[in-house]
Amino acid sequence: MRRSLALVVVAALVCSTQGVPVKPPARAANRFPDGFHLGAATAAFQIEGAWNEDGKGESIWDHMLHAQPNLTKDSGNGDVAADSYHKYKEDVQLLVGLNANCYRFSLSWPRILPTGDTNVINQAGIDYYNNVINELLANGIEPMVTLYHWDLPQELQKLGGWPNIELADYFLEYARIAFENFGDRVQLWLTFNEPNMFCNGYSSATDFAPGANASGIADYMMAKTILLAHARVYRLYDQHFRFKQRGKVGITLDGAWYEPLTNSKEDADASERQLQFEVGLWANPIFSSQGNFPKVVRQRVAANSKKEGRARSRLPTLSPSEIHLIKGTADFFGLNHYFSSFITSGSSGQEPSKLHDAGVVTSTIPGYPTAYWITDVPWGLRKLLNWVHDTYPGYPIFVTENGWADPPGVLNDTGRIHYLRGYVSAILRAINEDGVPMIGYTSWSLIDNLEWMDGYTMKFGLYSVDYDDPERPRTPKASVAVLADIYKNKAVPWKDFENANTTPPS
Ligand code: GBH
Repeated sequence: MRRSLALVVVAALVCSTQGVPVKPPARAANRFPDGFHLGAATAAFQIEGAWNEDGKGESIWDHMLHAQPNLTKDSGNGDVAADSYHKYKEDVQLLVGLNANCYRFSLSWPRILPTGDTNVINQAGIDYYNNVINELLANGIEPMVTLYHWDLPQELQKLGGWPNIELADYFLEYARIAFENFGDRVQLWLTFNEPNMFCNGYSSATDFAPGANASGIADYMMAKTILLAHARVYRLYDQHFRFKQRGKVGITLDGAWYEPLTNSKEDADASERQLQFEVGLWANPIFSSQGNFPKVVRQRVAANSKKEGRARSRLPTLSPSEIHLIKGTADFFGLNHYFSSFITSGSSGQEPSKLHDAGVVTSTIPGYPTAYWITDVPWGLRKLLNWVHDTYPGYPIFVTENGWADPPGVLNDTGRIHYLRGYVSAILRAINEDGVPMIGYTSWSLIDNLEWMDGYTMKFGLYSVDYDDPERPRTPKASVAVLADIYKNKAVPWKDFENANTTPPS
């Protein structure tokens, strides 16, 4: 033991005297790199409440859940939610209790711009986010800000919402106000959260706000607006803010992992196709070297549109200058990931729809813990991280959401503990064994919140919130101690790391 250590020291001295840099000792496989962001995530509509306080305007979610309260499972809405508008200081202390060094939250656009436009700037809304940011920094926690987590100002829905290309202009002006007011203290920005999810608000009447029911048409149409809006905000930051604020701007895309049902070429193709329709539709224009929508998406939507007797594809065209404008507009890749499923080639989904255009059929991977639509398959995240890195090399990845849901009342959340140990270990394997460049992880979610159409029936929080109590008291679930330990040590305990399901069965 002693002798070999002495040899290493001598060898190192020899190397350094010859001018060869000494290789630092390799980091243990269960340990995060220095400077890694570790924290939790939330979204404005899901936690803030105070839906009409201090000059806030109405959002499409306020509007829809007031007009049709039965759309959510328990008729819950966002009027009070977890009351984080009033309890943000307490929520920052919850992050402290988690040993988090980062908090991902979103700005409510209509709280800052009640009409969606700059004709009314609500100073009380700006003050609120300044208070949140300052409270975080005073506690050593880095803010990560999502500009858009689904709560569009209702006034802009009157103009048609995201399928209206003019909304890119409105988003640009909103982002400028955010950079101007918060960019001196915020270094991590996300333009959009999960466009592939909120585009469901344009494909279905009941899935997401605004409930515009134009499947396979409006959900593609809005993709063009979103991509242009994202790109213009990135370029605005580049030209006017980056030199003094020195932050990073990215976008968060959601992706499940699609494991081919068999080892046939057909199923491998089905997996790749679904990833291109779900992730690539948004990622290819921004992160690939060619830009534009993925070829397989363009071809399949065009072919189906022709079959349906349409004069043109339901997928909009990006001009060469638009392709150029969008390409390369990110400093990192934000990824939300919750589950994996099996996939095979076939036909599912209504006609027309994105799913039908993809031509795939999914099924549950049996033999893994499952809650609601979440199957706990850690190696799926490891594979997805490798897929993202291989498909879009050169961009560090930040896992901006990942989490487990329980029914109400579960404080001893063993399912979440199993899930988090597995998924955090999968991230560590991707970094340390597969060489995927990664910069952060924010678990979903800090506190129990309004889970969109599931209302308050599905609990994603690390901390529970008592929704029967007007004070909305917070209580740590058992998972808080587990994650707090990982965040403190910047490592998953070796035994948990070894036991995690990070390698697919062969
Ligand atoms: C993310 O979206 C969101 O960013 C976040 O706001 C949300 O709270 C979190 O994940 C947890 O859902 O029952 O099979 O039809 C994911 C949105 C919406 C995805 C519901 C799964 C149900 C699938 N999720 N959807 S299914």
